[in-house]
Amino acid sequence: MPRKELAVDNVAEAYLALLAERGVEYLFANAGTDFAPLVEAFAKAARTGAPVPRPVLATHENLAFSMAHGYAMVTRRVPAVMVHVSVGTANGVCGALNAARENVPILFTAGRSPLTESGLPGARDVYIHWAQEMFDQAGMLREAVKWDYELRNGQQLETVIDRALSIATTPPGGPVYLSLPREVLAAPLPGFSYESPTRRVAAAPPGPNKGAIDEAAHILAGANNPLIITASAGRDPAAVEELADFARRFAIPVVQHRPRHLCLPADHPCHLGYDAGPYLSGADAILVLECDVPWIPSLEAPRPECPVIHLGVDPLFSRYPIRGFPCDLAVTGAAATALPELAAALDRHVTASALSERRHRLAEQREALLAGWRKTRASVAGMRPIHMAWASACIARVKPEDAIIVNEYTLMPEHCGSNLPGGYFGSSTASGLGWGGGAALGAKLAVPDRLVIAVLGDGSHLFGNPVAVHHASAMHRLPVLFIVTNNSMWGAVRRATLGMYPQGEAARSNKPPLIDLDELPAFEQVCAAAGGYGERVEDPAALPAALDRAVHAVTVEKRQALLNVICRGV
Ligand SMILES: Cc1ncc(C[n+]2csc(CCOP(=O)(O)OP(=O)(O)O)c2C)c(N)n1
Repeated sequence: MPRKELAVDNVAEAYLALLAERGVEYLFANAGTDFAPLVEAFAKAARTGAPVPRPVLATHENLAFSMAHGYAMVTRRVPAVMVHVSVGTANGVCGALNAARENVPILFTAGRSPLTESGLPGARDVYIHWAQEMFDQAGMLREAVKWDYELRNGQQLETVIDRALSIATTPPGGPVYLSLPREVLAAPLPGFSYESPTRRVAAAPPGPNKGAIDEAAHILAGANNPLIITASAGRDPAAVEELADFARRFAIPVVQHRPRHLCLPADHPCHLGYDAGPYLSGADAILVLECDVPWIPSLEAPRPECPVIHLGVDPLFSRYPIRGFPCDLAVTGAAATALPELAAALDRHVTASALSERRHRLAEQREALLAGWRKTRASVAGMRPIHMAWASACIARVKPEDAIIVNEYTLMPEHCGSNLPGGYFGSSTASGLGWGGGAALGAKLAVPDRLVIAVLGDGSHLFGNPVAVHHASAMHRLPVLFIVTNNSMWGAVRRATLGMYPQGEAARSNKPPLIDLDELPAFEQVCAAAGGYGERVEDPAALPAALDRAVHAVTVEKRQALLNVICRGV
């Protein structure tokens, strides 16, 4: 097997070289004293031209992690993140929870307090090196990662990195965590030899069991009103085409419940929107496809006799402590390969006459749905403060077909549909707020020629550390269009309170506690302070032209833009 030899001085240099060799393009970093050997190694590589990942500085760990998440979700490649010891890891945990639930592979690394108090290169030399050490630094995020380890010496470097990357990328993917003690990074290494290409590859995605596919086909064939509910089938863009073919061929409606990816093009004849509620009671077989929460059982449910199939890489969502949806058949398999097999099996059962009746019914249901959406848009168009349906429709008007939408989480996709696989990303089902701005920057880094639009609630935007986000946009030349839908409150908290206590004290109060965000800063000025274009929009009629100006700033002037859109509350 081919081996490569590298002349390096220490483990840090070998580490960066190996990451680059294994395809890690970027290292998103928030540095501290633990980084000294890496800063030195990056500086040396800049002089010698040795291949290393490109370092991308982020001034908060949540930003570093969100940028890595955005880059990874678009490219489906593994980025590295490096943060400062225990405290940096703590700030990165929320990002790791988001990535874990969305199966985003990220090599999450952190320094570790120097082990020794004197003697070795890299030993403790600052007072913080005592207090920052923890008994189990990885313990705080062990639930969020698939694997964790500490690099103990340079000799093991190749095995450790290959194992980290192959576990992160084996479906279902997810973050892994590696701590890097300073003495280990600084340890002299007289040359480094490694296999190229790697001989420790990721496992292939699971293929479905043939018996299970036949059983699923049998269940679907026996149904007059089958229904597919998905949230993340489109994580793999190849699965979008397969789902589109499958749904069209068998005339099965598809609902995307809280989608995190575009799973079916918005103009597909089987697209029945984003809420399975109206179709649940009529369904006589349901295929839950890569979807953790297909409906909310306390609010609605299919009929008890309706058979439910779950299909996905991990159809039981085994890392969720509780998930009790009925499951008569669970099929482990990647959607892109399982759907064609299911189609082949189903083809043997269905008749053309049954399909034509279903197709007809589906067309009627879809027309009624679209008419309802059109009616909503017409009725809210003039509302002031601006209604989210109108804001979403205005964004749809300016959005090029190949734009990437990053939605945290206020955009209404029914009024701003996308047709291109990989064109839409919703926030993680873990809902660790503060993701969208950074994720949009990471997406832009991945595809610099496409317009990236981040739609963020005012609350979500604040969680994302806006000053750091705008600074990163300017510093790394990543012009993104930020649209803050500003209702001056945490609407989700208000909705939750009204939901539980519809006649309660808070419902009667004009200003219930812990919900209103009074005296919000002028978000557009924060963007402008970082060199971007900013505008506040209160008049619904002015929104289209404001969007045109903002898109021009991003696409022609190549600078970030932010529209502070004053929206209705709950
Ligand atoms: C890290 C984190 N902290 C708190 C929450 C709880 N939370 C969920 S939604 C929300 C409010 C979001 O406000 P905004 O983005 O303005 O959207 P709105 O709810 O007003 O539509 C909060 C605080 C969370 N999901 N994540």
